[in-house]
Amino acid sequence: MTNINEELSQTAVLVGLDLPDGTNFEKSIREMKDLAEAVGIKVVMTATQSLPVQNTATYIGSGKVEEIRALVDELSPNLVLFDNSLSPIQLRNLSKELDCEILDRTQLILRIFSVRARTREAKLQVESAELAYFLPRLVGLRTKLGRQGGTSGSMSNKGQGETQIELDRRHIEHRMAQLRRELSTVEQERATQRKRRAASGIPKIALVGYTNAGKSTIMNAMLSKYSTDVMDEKSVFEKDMLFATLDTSVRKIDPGQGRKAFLLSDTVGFISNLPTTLIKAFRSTLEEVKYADMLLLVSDLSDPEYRENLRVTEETLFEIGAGDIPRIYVYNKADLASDPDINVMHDPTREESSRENIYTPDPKNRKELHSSDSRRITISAKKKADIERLVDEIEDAVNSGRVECDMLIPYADGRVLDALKKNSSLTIEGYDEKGTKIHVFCTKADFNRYNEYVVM
Ligand SMILES: Nc1nc2c(ncn2[C@@H]2O[C@H](COP(=O)(O)OP(=O)(O)OP(=O)(O)O)[C@@H](O)[C@H]2O)c(=O)[nH]1
Ligand SMILES: [Mg+2]
Repeated sequence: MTNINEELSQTAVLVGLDLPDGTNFEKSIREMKDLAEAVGIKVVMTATQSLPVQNTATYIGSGKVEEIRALVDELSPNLVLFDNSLSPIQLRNLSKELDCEILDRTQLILRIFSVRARTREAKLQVESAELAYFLPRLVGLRTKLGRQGGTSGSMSNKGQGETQIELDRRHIEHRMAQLRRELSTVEQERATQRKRRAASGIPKIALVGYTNAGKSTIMNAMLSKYSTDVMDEKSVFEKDMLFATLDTSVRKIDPGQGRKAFLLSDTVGFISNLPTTLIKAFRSTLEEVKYADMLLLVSDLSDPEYRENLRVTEETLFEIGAGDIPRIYVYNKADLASDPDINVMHDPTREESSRENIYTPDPKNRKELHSSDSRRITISAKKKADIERLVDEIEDAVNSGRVECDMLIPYADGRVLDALKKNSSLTIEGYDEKGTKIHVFCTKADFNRYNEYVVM
């Protein structure tokens, strides 16, 4: 993992709570360290505890709090990190107990997003998520600032402190309303762009998957292979770090050789327990995924946790309303995987998926649904021949279930032409006294619906 921001170098004690809730504790701790490192925070000590349930007041048990306080005294870290999202009460109590700045998992992810955000939209979305997170936690955060002398003298007296919190609250609410207005403008712009793209009839394919799986690398590999434009302007940012991409980029890929062009979008990666404030704030960016005709679900085969990551990806897709879009499972980084063939023969999607609308837990139906609804391919984004195979697979998937034909649309039925443009790729061949002649490549549903216009 690369430390992109050397001047941010800080040290931290990481606190992990192992709960019997089915989550993979070791993975969660490893991921916290990677997340921390992604914003220049070095974990110098990890303290863990196993409890049947988390302590509602202090997350960890009171004895453990004492132990962490002693660690803070001894090591003087800049931060104490918690491997989960802390409730407002837990944050307030822990801020009082530990004389040190606290970041929970959500705040850590928010910090990465705020360092990485480049476009106006991403910045607005991140700020909105931060404020939504901070608002109910103002008291705890104020206590901490007061203890560290980080605010003006107004914190010295309780009454004044409360007034200050009230002022802060109003200020934040005002700013959140402002952000909502600005974001809705951006959302409208996006919707307009999306409409224009839909009208073009070009299939829309979205790259989705766990962070660092190689989505941007696939996008760039396709661009460098199939785009004649200057690469620097079109290529997207790829890097071996969590959340390299925060913005959605849409690019046209035109593979030539009789294959149809498609629009490819690259977007923010997923992670387990992606904070809901972030999912909400990134709604407009993620809409790009929701309106895609097909998804490329990218996994990193070299990551021992890739099946768990795939499950998280599927869950997140479901949450954002993209659970039933046709997909191709793309197992990437095969060059790094110890034995990619075995992995794929193992077919993790069949075993691990919990998405009923694509798969069903009932083994009787599972096989059939899998074979008819989903495709999978193992590639290395670094190999040109693999990118070519992926494009062929996309082409095949997009074309299956489509019909190519000629139609004559009477001028009085102009709306049919508009409707067809939405889902098909069509070319206007000419106009005669009866209507518009078109050559169309449409879905089977549209073919049946508009059968009366088909010219044999
Ligand atoms: N060896 C190898 N490395 C790869 C392959 N695909 C991607 N990578 C590397 O994996 C790292 C992450 O790739 P990205 O394309 O930035 O990943 P991403 O899915 O866009 O990640 P986020 O934007 O953070 O969600 C980069 O260092 C890539 O060079 C591959 O097939 N083989
Ligand atoms: Mg990326």
